[in-house]
Amino acid sequence: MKRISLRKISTILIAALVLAMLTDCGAGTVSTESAVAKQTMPTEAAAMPSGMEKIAAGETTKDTQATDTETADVKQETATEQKTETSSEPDTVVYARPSVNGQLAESGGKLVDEKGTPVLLHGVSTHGITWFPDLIDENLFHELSADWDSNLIRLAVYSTEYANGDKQACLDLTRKGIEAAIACDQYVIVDWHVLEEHDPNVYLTQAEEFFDTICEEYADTPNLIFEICNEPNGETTWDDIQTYANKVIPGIRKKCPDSLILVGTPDYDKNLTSARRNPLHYSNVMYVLHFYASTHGKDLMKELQSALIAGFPVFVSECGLSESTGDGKIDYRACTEWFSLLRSYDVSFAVWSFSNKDESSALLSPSFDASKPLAGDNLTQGGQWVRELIQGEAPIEIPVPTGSSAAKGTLPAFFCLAGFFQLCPCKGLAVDGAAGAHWAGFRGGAAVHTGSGAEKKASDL
Ligand code: IDC
Repeated sequence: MKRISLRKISTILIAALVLAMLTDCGAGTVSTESAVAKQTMPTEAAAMPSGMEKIAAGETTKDTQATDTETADVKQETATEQKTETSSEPDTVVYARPSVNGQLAESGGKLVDEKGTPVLLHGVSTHGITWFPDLIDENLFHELSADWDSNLIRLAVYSTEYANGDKQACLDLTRKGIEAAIACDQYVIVDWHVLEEHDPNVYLTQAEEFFDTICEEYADTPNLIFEICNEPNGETTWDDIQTYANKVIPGIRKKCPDSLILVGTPDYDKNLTSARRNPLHYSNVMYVLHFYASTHGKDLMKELQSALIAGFPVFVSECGLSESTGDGKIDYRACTEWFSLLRSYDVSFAVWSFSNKDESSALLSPSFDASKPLAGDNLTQGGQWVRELIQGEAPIEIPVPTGSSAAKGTLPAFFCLAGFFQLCPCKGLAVDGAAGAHWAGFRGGAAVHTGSGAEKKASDL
Protein backbone atom coordinates (compact mmCIF):
# COMPACT_ATOMS: atom_id res chain seq x y z
CA MET A 1 0.00 0.00 0.00
CA LYS A 2 1.33 3.38 -0.89
CA ARG A 3 1.71 5.83 1.94
CA ILE A 4 1.00 9.50 1.98
CA SER A 5 4.16 11.55 2.27
CA LEU A 6 4.92 13.42 5.49
CA ARG A 7 4.86 16.64 3.53
CA LYS A 8 1.35 15.88 2.35
CA ILE A 9 0.23 14.96 5.85
CA SER A 10 1.60 18.16 7.34
CA THR A 11 0.01 20.20 4.56
CA ILE A 12 -3.27 18.52 5.28
CA LEU A 13 -3.03 19.00 9.02
CA ILE A 14 -2.11 22.64 8.70
CA ALA A 15 -4.90 23.17 6.25
CA ALA A 16 -7.29 21.43 8.63
CA LEU A 17 -6.25 23.75 11.42
CA VAL A 18 -6.80 26.76 9.21
CA LEU A 19 -10.14 25.46 8.18
CA ALA A 20 -11.11 24.70 11.75
CA MET A 21 -10.42 28.31 12.61
CA LEU A 22 -12.48 29.52 9.69
CA THR A 23 -15.45 27.35 10.33
CA ASP A 24 -17.75 26.62 13.18
CA CYS A 25 -16.20 23.42 14.43
CA GLY A 26 -17.90 21.75 17.31
CA ALA A 27 -21.37 22.80 16.34
CA GLY A 28 -21.17 19.69 14.26
CA THR A 29 -23.62 18.31 11.85
CA VAL A 30 -22.65 14.81 12.83
CA SER A 31 -23.47 12.82 15.87
CA THR A 32 -21.47 12.45 19.03
CA GLU A 33 -20.55 8.96 17.96
CA SER A 34 -18.55 10.28 15.05
CA ALA A 35 -16.95 12.92 17.16
CA VAL A 36 -15.80 10.25 19.59
CA ALA A 37 -14.65 8.03 16.77
CA LYS A 38 -12.33 10.68 15.42
CA GLN A 39 -10.23 10.58 18.55
CA THR A 40 -9.28 7.00 17.92
CA MET A 41 -8.42 7.37 14.26
CA PRO A 42 -4.70 6.90 13.70
CA THR A 43 -3.11 9.98 12.16
CA GLU A 44 -2.46 8.33 8.86
CA ALA A 45 -5.92 6.91 8.59
CA ALA A 46 -7.28 10.30 9.50
CA ALA A 47 -5.43 11.81 6.61
CA MET A 48 -6.99 9.21 4.39
CA PRO A 49 -10.63 9.99 3.81
CA SER A 50 -11.24 6.42 2.89
CA GLY A 51 -9.21 5.18 5.81
CA MET A 52 -8.36 2.24 3.64
CA GLU A 53 -5.70 0.54 5.64
CA LYS A 54 -5.95 -2.97 4.39
CA ILE A 55 -4.96 -4.46 7.71
CA ALA A 56 -6.12 -2.26 10.47
CA ALA A 57 -4.62 -4.21 13.34
CA GLY A 58 -4.65 -2.40 16.63
CA GLU A 59 -7.48 -0.10 15.77
CA THR A 60 -10.17 0.42 18.33
CA THR A 61 -13.57 -0.80 17.28
CA LYS A 62 -16.03 1.99 16.77
CA ASP A 63 -18.95 0.18 18.25
CA THR A 64 -17.38 0.55 21.66
CA GLN A 65 -17.86 4.24 21.54
CA ALA A 66 -21.48 5.02 21.88
CA THR A 67 -24.82 3.70 22.78
CA ASP A 68 -27.75 3.91 20.47
CA THR A 69 -30.48 6.07 21.84
CA GLU A 70 -32.73 5.73 18.85
CA THR A 71 -33.45 2.06 18.88
CA ALA A 72 -35.68 1.52 21.86
CA ASP A 73 -38.34 0.23 19.55
CA VAL A 74 -36.12 -2.30 17.91
CA LYS A 75 -36.60 -5.77 19.32
CA GLN A 76 -34.14 -6.80 21.98
CA GLU A 77 -33.85 -10.20 20.42
CA THR A 78 -32.28 -8.76 17.29
CA ALA A 79 -29.70 -11.39 16.58
CA THR A 80 -26.73 -9.16 17.27
CA GLU A 81 -27.97 -6.59 19.69
CA GLN A 82 -26.45 -8.27 22.70
CA LYS A 83 -23.08 -8.14 20.97
CA THR A 84 -22.69 -4.39 21.33
CA GLU A 85 -19.29 -4.26 22.93
CA THR A 86 -18.23 -2.32 25.93
CA SER A 87 -14.58 -3.26 25.99
CA SER A 88 -11.94 -1.11 24.39
CA GLU A 89 -9.86 -4.07 23.25
CA PRO A 90 -8.10 -3.44 19.96
CA ASP A 91 -9.69 -5.08 16.98
CA THR A 92 -8.05 -6.53 13.92
CA VAL A 93 -9.71 -6.20 10.56
CA VAL A 94 -8.32 -8.20 7.71
CA TYR A 95 -8.59 -7.41 4.02
CA ALA A 96 -9.75 -10.86 3.04
CA ARG A 97 -8.88 -13.09 0.12
CA PRO A 98 -10.79 -16.33 -0.50
CA SER A 99 -7.60 -18.41 -0.74
CA VAL A 100 -6.54 -17.26 2.71
CA ASN A 101 -9.72 -16.36 4.57
CA GLY A 102 -12.08 -18.93 3.10
CA GLN A 103 -15.81 -18.98 3.69
CA LEU A 104 -17.15 -15.75 5.15
CA ALA A 105 -19.86 -15.53 7.76
CA GLU A 106 -21.73 -13.05 9.90
CA SER A 107 -20.87 -13.02 13.56
CA GLY A 108 -21.84 -10.45 16.14
CA GLY A 109 -22.94 -8.04 13.47
CA LYS A 110 -19.64 -8.25 11.65
CA LEU A 111 -18.43 -9.91 8.51
CA VAL A 112 -15.86 -12.51 9.58
CA ASP A 113 -13.66 -15.10 7.91
CA GLU A 114 -13.55 -18.84 8.50
CA LYS A 115 -11.56 -18.29 11.70
CA GLY A 116 -13.91 -15.64 13.03
CA THR A 117 -11.62 -12.68 12.31
CA PRO A 118 -13.44 -9.54 11.12
CA VAL A 119 -12.82 -8.85 7.46
CA LEU A 120 -13.33 -6.07 4.94
CA LEU A 121 -14.31 -6.38 1.30
CA HIS A 122 -13.90 -3.52 -1.15
CA GLY A 123 -14.69 -3.60 -4.80
CA VAL A 124 -16.96 -2.62 -7.63
CA SER A 125 -20.33 -3.69 -8.94
CA THR A 126 -20.82 -4.42 -12.59
CA HIS A 127 -23.65 -2.70 -14.40
CA GLY A 128 -26.19 -5.26 -15.66
CA ILE A 129 -24.06 -8.14 -16.88
CA THR A 130 -26.10 -8.48 -20.06
CA TRP A 131 -25.86 -4.74 -20.65
CA PHE A 132 -22.06 -4.75 -20.76
CA PRO A 133 -21.12 -8.38 -21.40
CA ASP A 134 -17.64 -7.52 -22.69
CA LEU A 135 -16.71 -6.21 -19.27
CA ILE A 136 -17.26 -9.60 -17.66
CA ASP A 137 -13.72 -10.51 -18.42
CA GLU A 138 -11.00 -12.34 -16.54
CA ASN A 139 -8.23 -9.95 -17.58
CA LEU A 140 -10.18 -6.94 -16.35
CA PHE A 141 -11.11 -8.66 -13.10
CA HIS A 142 -7.47 -9.61 -12.68
CA GLU A 143 -6.44 -5.99 -13.02
CA LEU A 144 -9.08 -4.96 -10.52
CA SER A 145 -7.69 -7.52 -8.13
CA ALA A 146 -3.98 -6.92 -8.73
CA ASP A 147 -3.79 -3.20 -9.47
CA TRP A 148 -6.84 -1.80 -7.66
CA ASP A 149 -6.35 -4.27 -4.82
CA SER A 150 -10.02 -5.08 -4.95
CA ASN A 151 -11.11 -8.28 -3.21
CA LEU A 152 -14.78 -8.12 -4.22
CA ILE A 153 -16.79 -7.95 -7.39
CA ARG A 154 -20.56 -7.81 -7.63
CA LEU A 155 -22.31 -9.27 -10.64
CA ALA A 156 -25.62 -7.48 -11.24
CA VAL A 157 -28.05 -9.91 -12.85
CA TYR A 158 -31.15 -7.87 -13.66
CA SER A 159 -34.08 -10.07 -12.66
CA THR A 160 -36.19 -8.67 -15.50
CA GLU A 161 -33.51 -9.63 -18.00
CA TYR A 162 -33.51 -13.20 -16.68
CA ALA A 163 -37.29 -13.46 -16.39
CA ASN A 164 -38.18 -11.81 -19.69
CA GLY A 165 -34.97 -11.98 -21.65
CA ASP A 166 -32.27 -14.50 -22.39
CA LYS A 167 -31.94 -16.79 -19.34
CA GLN A 168 -29.05 -18.66 -20.84
CA ALA A 169 -27.10 -15.45 -21.49
CA CYS A 170 -27.70 -14.40 -17.87
CA LEU A 171 -26.51 -17.75 -16.55
CA ASP A 172 -23.52 -17.96 -18.86
CA LEU A 173 -22.34 -14.46 -17.97
CA THR A 174 -22.89 -15.15 -14.29
CA ARG A 175 -20.74 -18.29 -14.60
CA LYS A 176 -18.11 -16.36 -16.55
CA GLY A 177 -18.03 -13.66 -13.89
CA ILE A 178 -17.80 -16.17 -11.06
CA GLU A 179 -14.98 -18.07 -12.77
CA ALA A 180 -13.11 -14.83 -13.42
CA ALA A 181 -13.49 -13.76 -9.80
CA ILE A 182 -12.30 -17.14 -8.56
CA ALA A 183 -9.31 -17.01 -10.91
CA CYS A 184 -8.12 -13.74 -9.37
CA ASP A 185 -8.95 -14.59 -5.77
CA GLN A 186 -11.87 -12.26 -5.30
CA TYR A 187 -15.11 -12.71 -3.43
CA VAL A 188 -18.08 -12.39 -5.75
CA ILE A 189 -21.60 -11.24 -5.00
CA VAL A 190 -24.22 -12.85 -7.20
CA ASP A 191 -26.82 -10.10 -7.20
CA TRP A 192 -30.42 -10.80 -8.24
CA HIS A 193 -30.98 -7.25 -9.39
CA VAL A 194 -34.58 -6.48 -8.49
CA LEU A 195 -35.54 -2.98 -9.59
CA GLU A 196 -38.30 -2.38 -12.13
CA GLU A 197 -40.69 -4.91 -10.66
CA HIS A 198 -40.47 -3.28 -7.20
CA ASP A 199 -41.35 -6.44 -5.26
CA PRO A 200 -39.03 -9.47 -5.36
CA ASN A 201 -42.05 -11.78 -5.06
CA VAL A 202 -42.98 -10.88 -8.65
CA TYR A 203 -40.21 -13.09 -10.02
CA LEU A 204 -39.94 -15.48 -7.09
CA THR A 205 -40.02 -18.64 -9.23
CA GLN A 206 -37.32 -17.31 -11.51
CA ALA A 207 -35.18 -16.27 -8.54
CA GLU A 208 -35.46 -19.74 -7.03
CA GLU A 209 -34.55 -21.33 -10.33
CA PHE A 210 -31.61 -18.97 -10.86
CA PHE A 211 -30.11 -19.48 -7.41
CA ASP A 212 -30.73 -23.22 -7.58
CA THR A 213 -28.73 -23.47 -10.81
CA ILE A 214 -25.82 -21.41 -9.51
CA CYS A 215 -25.75 -23.09 -6.09
CA GLU A 216 -25.73 -26.52 -7.66
CA GLU A 217 -22.66 -25.61 -9.69
CA TYR A 218 -20.74 -23.73 -7.01
CA ALA A 219 -21.83 -25.52 -3.88
CA ASP A 220 -18.45 -25.64 -2.18
CA THR A 221 -16.97 -22.40 -3.40
CA PRO A 222 -16.17 -19.95 -0.60
CA ASN A 223 -15.91 -17.02 -3.02
CA LEU A 224 -19.67 -16.77 -3.47
CA ILE A 225 -21.98 -14.39 -1.65
CA PHE A 226 -25.66 -14.32 -2.58
CA GLU A 227 -27.62 -11.07 -2.72
CA ILE A 228 -31.17 -12.28 -3.06
CA CYS A 229 -32.89 -9.01 -3.94
CA ASN A 230 -31.36 -5.73 -4.96
CA GLU A 231 -33.48 -2.76 -3.88
CA PRO A 232 -37.10 -3.69 -3.28
CA ASN A 233 -39.01 -0.47 -3.79
CA GLY A 234 -42.41 1.13 -4.34
CA GLU A 235 -45.01 -0.27 -1.96
CA THR A 236 -42.88 -3.27 -1.03
CA THR A 237 -42.69 -3.71 2.73
CA TRP A 238 -40.26 -5.58 4.93
CA ASP A 239 -43.00 -8.19 5.41
CA ASP A 240 -43.06 -8.76 1.65
CA ILE A 241 -39.29 -9.10 1.60
CA GLN A 242 -39.42 -11.56 4.50
CA THR A 243 -42.00 -13.66 2.68
CA TYR A 244 -39.66 -13.78 -0.31
CA ALA A 245 -36.54 -14.41 1.78
CA ASN A 246 -38.20 -17.23 3.69
CA LYS A 247 -38.69 -19.03 0.39
CA VAL A 248 -35.42 -18.24 -1.35
CA ILE A 249 -32.96 -18.64 1.53
CA PRO A 250 -33.89 -22.27 2.39
CA GLY A 251 -33.45 -23.11 -1.30
CA ILE A 252 -29.94 -21.62 -1.39
CA ARG A 253 -29.01 -23.25 1.90
CA LYS A 254 -29.96 -26.72 0.65
CA LYS A 255 -26.97 -26.67 -1.65
CA CYS A 256 -24.81 -23.97 -0.11
CA PRO A 257 -25.46 -24.45 3.61
CA ASP A 258 -22.70 -22.10 4.79
CA SER A 259 -23.26 -19.32 2.31
CA LEU A 260 -23.37 -15.68 3.29
CA ILE A 261 -26.65 -14.14 2.16
CA LEU A 262 -27.37 -10.44 1.69
CA VAL A 263 -30.96 -9.27 1.98
CA GLY A 264 -32.28 -6.00 0.57
CA THR A 265 -34.43 -3.66 2.60
CA PRO A 266 -37.44 -1.50 1.62
CA ASP A 267 -37.23 1.77 -0.27
CA TYR A 268 -34.25 0.91 -2.47
CA ASP A 269 -32.26 -0.61 0.40
CA LYS A 270 -32.60 2.48 2.55
CA ASN A 271 -34.71 1.16 5.40
CA LEU A 272 -32.73 -0.93 7.84
CA THR A 273 -35.02 -0.02 10.70
CA SER A 274 -37.86 -2.20 9.47
CA ALA A 275 -35.52 -5.18 9.24
CA ARG A 276 -34.10 -4.49 12.68
CA ARG A 277 -37.58 -4.58 14.18
CA ASN A 278 -38.19 -8.04 12.83
CA PRO A 279 -35.00 -9.71 11.57
CA LEU A 280 -34.87 -12.98 9.68
CA HIS A 281 -34.28 -16.18 11.59
CA TYR A 282 -31.26 -17.46 9.71
CA SER A 283 -27.58 -17.36 10.50
CA ASN A 284 -25.09 -15.79 8.10
CA VAL A 285 -27.43 -13.12 6.87
CA MET A 286 -26.50 -9.46 6.46
CA TYR A 287 -28.86 -6.63 5.59
CA VAL A 288 -28.23 -4.23 2.78
CA LEU A 289 -28.06 -0.46 2.65
CA HIS A 290 -27.33 1.41 -0.57
CA PHE A 291 -26.40 5.06 -0.94
CA TYR A 292 -25.58 7.50 -3.70
CA ALA A 293 -23.35 10.06 -2.04
CA SER A 294 -24.42 13.07 -4.07
CA THR A 295 -28.10 12.54 -3.27
CA HIS A 296 -28.36 10.81 0.08
CA GLY A 297 -27.43 12.82 3.11
CA LYS A 298 -27.49 12.76 6.84
CA ASP A 299 -30.77 10.93 7.30
CA LEU A 300 -29.47 7.88 5.54
CA MET A 301 -26.12 8.16 7.29
CA LYS A 302 -27.99 8.16 10.56
CA GLU A 303 -30.02 5.13 9.49
CA LEU A 304 -26.78 3.29 8.81
CA GLN A 305 -24.91 4.50 11.84
CA SER A 306 -27.61 3.66 14.35
CA ALA A 307 -27.86 0.14 12.93
CA LEU A 308 -24.10 -0.33 13.15
CA ILE A 309 -23.92 0.99 16.67
CA ALA A 310 -26.56 -1.53 17.65
CA GLY A 311 -24.42 -4.27 16.13
CA PHE A 312 -26.84 -4.94 13.29
CA PRO A 313 -25.08 -6.68 10.38
CA VAL A 314 -24.97 -4.32 7.40
CA PHE A 315 -23.34 -4.74 4.01
CA VAL A 316 -23.23 -1.88 1.45
CA SER A 317 -23.39 -4.02 -1.67
CA GLU A 318 -23.94 -1.01 -3.94
CA CYS A 319 -23.09 2.64 -3.59
CA GLY A 320 -22.32 5.43 -5.97
CA LEU A 321 -20.44 8.71 -6.00
CA SER A 322 -23.09 10.24 -8.25
CA GLU A 323 -26.69 11.17 -7.71
CA SER A 324 -29.13 8.31 -7.26
CA THR A 325 -30.16 8.49 -10.91
CA GLY A 326 -26.73 7.11 -11.69
CA ASP A 327 -25.85 10.41 -13.31
CA GLY A 328 -25.57 14.10 -12.43
CA LYS A 329 -23.00 15.83 -10.28
CA ILE A 330 -20.48 14.15 -8.03
CA ASP A 331 -20.11 15.80 -4.66
CA TYR A 332 -16.69 14.61 -3.53
CA ARG A 333 -17.06 16.05 -0.06
CA ALA A 334 -20.15 13.95 0.43
CA CYS A 335 -18.31 10.94 -0.96
CA THR A 336 -15.54 11.51 1.54
CA GLU A 337 -18.01 11.67 4.41
CA TRP A 338 -19.76 8.51 3.31
CA PHE A 339 -16.64 6.42 2.84
CA SER A 340 -15.19 7.71 6.09
CA LEU A 341 -18.32 6.53 7.83
CA LEU A 342 -18.03 3.09 6.23
CA ARG A 343 -14.40 2.87 7.25
CA SER A 344 -15.19 3.88 10.81
CA TYR A 345 -17.35 0.83 11.22
CA ASP A 346 -15.47 -1.52 8.89
CA VAL A 347 -18.38 -1.82 6.50
CA SER A 348 -17.72 -3.64 3.25
CA PHE A 349 -18.82 -2.07 -0.01
CA ALA A 350 -19.04 -2.32 -3.80
CA VAL A 351 -19.16 0.81 -5.96
CA TRP A 352 -21.56 1.20 -8.91
CA SER A 353 -20.64 0.77 -11.69
CA PHE A 354 -17.88 -1.02 -13.52
CA SER A 355 -19.12 0.17 -16.89
CA ASN A 356 -18.38 2.76 -19.54
CA LYS A 357 -21.92 3.99 -19.90
CA ASP A 358 -21.93 7.74 -20.42
CA GLU A 359 -23.20 8.61 -16.96
CA SER A 360 -21.34 9.93 -13.94
CA SER A 361 -21.70 6.77 -11.83
CA ALA A 362 -19.72 4.83 -14.43
CA LEU A 363 -16.13 4.19 -13.40
CA LEU A 364 -14.83 3.59 -16.91
CA SER A 365 -14.44 6.33 -19.46
CA PRO A 366 -17.02 6.32 -22.28
CA SER A 367 -14.09 5.77 -24.65
CA PHE A 368 -12.80 2.89 -22.52
CA ASP A 369 -10.21 0.72 -24.21
CA ALA A 370 -9.81 -2.74 -22.67
CA SER A 371 -6.31 -3.08 -24.07
CA LYS A 372 -5.11 -0.16 -21.92
CA PRO A 373 -4.60 -0.14 -18.14
CA LEU A 374 -7.56 0.41 -15.80
CA ALA A 375 -6.17 3.79 -14.83
CA GLY A 376 -5.84 7.41 -15.90
CA ASP A 377 -7.90 8.53 -18.84
CA ASN A 378 -9.30 5.07 -19.31
CA LEU A 379 -11.33 5.85 -16.19
CA THR A 380 -13.73 8.67 -15.43
CA GLN A 381 -12.66 11.07 -12.67
CA GLY A 382 -15.01 9.16 -10.41
CA GLY A 383 -13.32 5.94 -11.49
CA GLN A 384 -9.91 7.36 -10.66
CA TRP A 385 -11.15 8.43 -7.25
CA VAL A 386 -12.59 4.98 -6.57
CA ARG A 387 -9.40 3.27 -7.74
CA GLU A 388 -7.42 5.25 -5.18
CA LEU A 389 -10.03 4.65 -2.54
CA ILE A 390 -9.86 0.90 -3.03
CA GLN A 391 -6.09 0.93 -3.34
CA GLY A 392 -5.96 2.48 0.11
CA GLU A 393 -4.74 5.86 -0.93
CA ALA A 394 -6.36 9.12 0.00
CA PRO A 395 -8.31 10.21 -3.03
CA ILE A 396 -7.80 13.82 -2.08
CA GLU A 397 -7.08 15.26 -5.48
CA ILE A 398 -10.59 16.05 -6.49
CA PRO A 399 -11.83 17.98 -9.49
CA VAL A 400 -12.70 21.59 -8.94
CA PRO A 401 -15.78 22.79 -10.76
CA THR A 402 -15.32 26.06 -12.55
CA GLY A 403 -18.78 27.01 -13.60
CA SER A 404 -19.67 25.60 -16.97
CA SER A 405 -16.11 25.59 -18.24
CA ALA A 406 -14.45 22.32 -19.03
CA ALA A 407 -11.25 23.17 -17.16
CA LYS A 408 -10.00 20.65 -14.67
CA GLY A 409 -8.03 21.16 -11.54
CA THR A 410 -7.83 20.03 -7.98
CA LEU A 411 -9.30 21.29 -4.79
CA PRO A 412 -6.71 21.91 -2.09
CA ALA A 413 -6.46 18.93 0.17
CA PHE A 414 -8.01 20.76 3.10
CA PHE A 415 -11.36 21.15 1.38
CA CYS A 416 -11.60 17.44 1.11
CA LEU A 417 -10.27 16.95 4.59
CA ALA A 418 -12.86 19.34 5.89
CA GLY A 419 -15.48 16.93 4.74
CA PHE A 420 -13.80 14.22 6.70
CA PHE A 421 -15.95 14.64 9.72
CA GLN A 422 -13.91 12.41 11.94
CA LEU A 423 -11.25 15.08 12.01
CA CYS A 424 -13.40 18.13 12.06
CA PRO A 425 -17.16 17.85 12.36
CA CYS A 426 -17.61 21.35 11.04
CA LYS A 427 -20.96 22.95 10.66
CA GLY A 428 -21.73 23.85 7.12
CA LEU A 429 -19.88 20.98 5.55
CA ALA A 430 -23.18 19.70 4.41
CA VAL A 431 -23.45 16.41 2.67
CA ASP A 432 -25.30 18.14 -0.09
CA GLY A 433 -22.51 20.63 -0.76
CA ALA A 434 -22.16 21.80 -4.31
CA ALA A 435 -18.47 21.05 -4.79
CA GLY A 436 -19.08 18.84 -7.74
CA ALA A 437 -22.15 20.55 -9.08
CA HIS A 438 -20.89 20.94 -12.61
CA TRP A 439 -18.64 17.97 -12.70
CA ALA A 440 -20.88 15.80 -14.85
CA GLY A 441 -20.56 18.36 -17.61
CA PHE A 442 -16.83 17.73 -17.90
CA ARG A 443 -17.19 14.34 -19.42
CA GLY A 444 -17.87 13.69 -23.03
CA GLY A 445 -17.60 10.98 -25.60
CA ALA A 446 -20.03 8.52 -27.00
CA ALA A 447 -21.90 6.04 -24.88
CA VAL A 448 -20.88 2.48 -25.45
CA HIS A 449 -23.76 0.25 -24.60
CA THR A 450 -23.11 -3.24 -25.69
CA GLY A 451 -25.93 -4.88 -23.83
CA SER A 452 -29.38 -5.86 -24.89
CA GLY A 453 -31.35 -3.70 -22.50
CA ALA A 454 -33.00 -0.50 -23.56
CA GLU A 455 -32.32 2.62 -21.56
CA LYS A 456 -34.33 2.63 -18.40
CA LYS A 457 -35.30 5.37 -16.06
CA ALA A 458 -34.15 5.35 -12.49
CA SER A 459 -35.30 8.82 -11.66
CA ASP A 460 -37.08 7.93 -8.43
CA LEU A 461 -34.30 5.94 -6.77
C1 IDC B 1 -29.00 2.52 -13.09
C2 IDC B 1 -27.93 2.61 -14.16
C3 IDC B 1 -28.53 3.19 -15.41
C4 IDC B 1 -29.76 2.40 -15.80
C5 IDC B 1 -30.75 2.33 -14.62
C6 IDC B 1 -31.96 1.47 -14.89
O1 IDC B 1 -26.86 3.39 -13.70
O2 IDC B 1 -27.57 3.14 -16.44
O3 IDC B 1 -30.40 3.05 -16.90
O4 IDC B 1 -30.10 1.77 -13.52
O5 IDC B 1 -31.62 0.15 -15.04
C7 IDC B 1 -29.71 1.83 -8.15
C8 IDC B 1 -29.85 0.55 -8.86
C9 IDC B 1 -29.07 0.55 -10.15
C10 IDC B 1 -29.12 1.91 -10.81
C11 IDC B 1 -28.42 2.91 -9.90
C12 IDC B 1 -28.32 4.31 -10.48
O6 IDC B 1 -29.50 -0.56 -8.08
O7 IDC B 1 -29.61 -0.43 -11.00
O8 IDC B 1 -28.43 1.83 -12.02
N1 IDC B 1 -29.11 2.93 -8.63
O9 IDC B 1 -29.59 4.83 -10.73
N2 IDC B 1 -30.17 2.11 -6.95
C13 IDC B 1 -29.91 3.39 -6.67
C14 IDC B 1 -29.24 3.94 -7.74
